[in-house]
Amino acid sequence: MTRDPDFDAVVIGAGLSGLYQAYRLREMGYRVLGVEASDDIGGVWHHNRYPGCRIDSESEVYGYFWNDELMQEWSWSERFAAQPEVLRYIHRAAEIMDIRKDFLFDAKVASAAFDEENDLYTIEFQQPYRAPVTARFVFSALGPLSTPQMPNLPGINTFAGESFHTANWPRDPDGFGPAPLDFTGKRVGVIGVGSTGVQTIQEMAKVAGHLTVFLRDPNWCTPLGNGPMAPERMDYIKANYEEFTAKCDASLAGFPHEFIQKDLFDVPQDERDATLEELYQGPGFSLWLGAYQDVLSDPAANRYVSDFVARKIRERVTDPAVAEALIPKDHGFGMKRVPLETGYYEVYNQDNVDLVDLHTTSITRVTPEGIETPEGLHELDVIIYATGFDAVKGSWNKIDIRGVGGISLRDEWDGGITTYMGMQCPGFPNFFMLVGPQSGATFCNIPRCSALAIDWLSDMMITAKESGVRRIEPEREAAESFTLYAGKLQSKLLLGQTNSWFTGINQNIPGRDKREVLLFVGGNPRFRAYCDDVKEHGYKGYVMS
Ligand code: N01
Repeated sequence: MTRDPDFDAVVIGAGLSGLYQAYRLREMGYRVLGVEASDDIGGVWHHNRYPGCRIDSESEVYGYFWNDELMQEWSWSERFAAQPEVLRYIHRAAEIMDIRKDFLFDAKVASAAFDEENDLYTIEFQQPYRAPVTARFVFSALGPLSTPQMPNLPGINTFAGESFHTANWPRDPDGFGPAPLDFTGKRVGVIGVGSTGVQTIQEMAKVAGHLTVFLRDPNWCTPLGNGPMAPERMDYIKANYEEFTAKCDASLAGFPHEFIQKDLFDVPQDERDATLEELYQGPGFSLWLGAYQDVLSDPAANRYVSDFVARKIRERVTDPAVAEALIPKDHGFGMKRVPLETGYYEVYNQDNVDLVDLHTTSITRVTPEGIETPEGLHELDVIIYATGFDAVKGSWNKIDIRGVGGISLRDEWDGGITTYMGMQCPGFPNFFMLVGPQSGATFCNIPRCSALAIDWLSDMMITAKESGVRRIEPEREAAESFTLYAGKLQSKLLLGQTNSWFTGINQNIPGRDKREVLLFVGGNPRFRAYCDDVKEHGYKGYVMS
């Protein structure tokens, strides 16, 4: 006798994507349960409350474009909103969707196992007091950057001062921001200079008695261009949201920046230099995602822009040796995620800031007093680890996910990731991923692109409901063909030939030294076209029964 599931669908994760997916399913008449490991909604914005945390997307394009009520009601206070404001926005969105009541909190999923006889998943939790639940479909909205990664440093647990990972920052119990920690006058050490480290360092330099930055590979950083959001601009945005949606949908990564449809060397030098200058001073990812079309694929064009940004660093950092240490040597401009900054380079001109170049020395260990290098001990009161994440697949790997015949998703992925549009893996019927490996939303303005994926999946679920489908699974051949396509697109860009979290490299995780296809870097329009084609051809590549 077959068993009916407790729920039609379970959504794992109450971040931006999970909340919207749960809402769509509920509105379609599915009996849905949301489960969230933490005690509240917000995903990364709930956890990343480090000083300086803010979005690198223009505020107006970061959010729920589909929600007219919210879009008309909400006025951003800054052009690039800070973390507390983004979290407030998510809370307000959840209120409008009335979605909180559909979620169970402090419910950390330990395993999800497919029951072939009944076409459902049994989901078990880490908390012993939570009974397992069953669901026909599982939507995992775990986030590509949500499993914090600490460095492998000897003695890390011996430090006697305070230490924090940026993605696990203490919270203000009564508000949306960080706990009121006082770093004034303290000796602070920061490890990591990715987007997070850069934002943290800028803020710490303002208050720390002494700040020591432990720098391994520097990144190419460009100005953020933040400032207050003028009320007239906000009015214009509210009246013209379609214009912004269209701009994002037409762009490579869902931001309001488009590449110049010319090759760099086809433009006279005066003109190209003036353009690069304008883009450097422009907001957000103007230079990364808005320069000449060949900068991210042609090594010579890329070298030209890298040299341009290197000159900027030399102009802004007074000590030439420090400037050289801050200029990346292992990759060209835009081959890794470009951190956006506000006065970051000038921090290194301050008397209270020192840089320890880990290319000329190394961290031997953490001691109770601080961080030790062969030259001596850096005494510290606080250590901040801005060392990033077990990116993209980390959060899925932490759950024991079992498909047909008991196969493990983790084991499958160890042999190489194969997905169909980043949404599903062969052998795992009814298990969907939002912003997972190879999804178009991983190399994109996440709320914009994840909404596209959620809307697409929701349409498929409407079709499934109407025709009484109990089981949805991609054909292996279709998935292999998609993954091959994603791999080919990745190899055309210089970033596909560079070690970073984009390509799955992480020096802190054993075995993560080979590049893989974790992102779909072909761009938002291409990804959408692929998904639309699958849908228009009767969900080709899927077996539904
Ligand atoms: O993490 P990262 P992140 N010794 O992996 C260093 C998004 N984000 O949290 O490069 C010394 O980029 C490591 O050094 P190296 C955004 O997509 C968005 O900064 O391995 N250093 C690197 O410098 C971003 O890309 C926003 O040599 C060590 C750093 O730690 C993604 O999150 C804001 C080390 C890790 O950088 C991840 O960014 C912030 C060691 N042992 C982040 N181990 C918004 O815009 C690691 N490092 C919303």
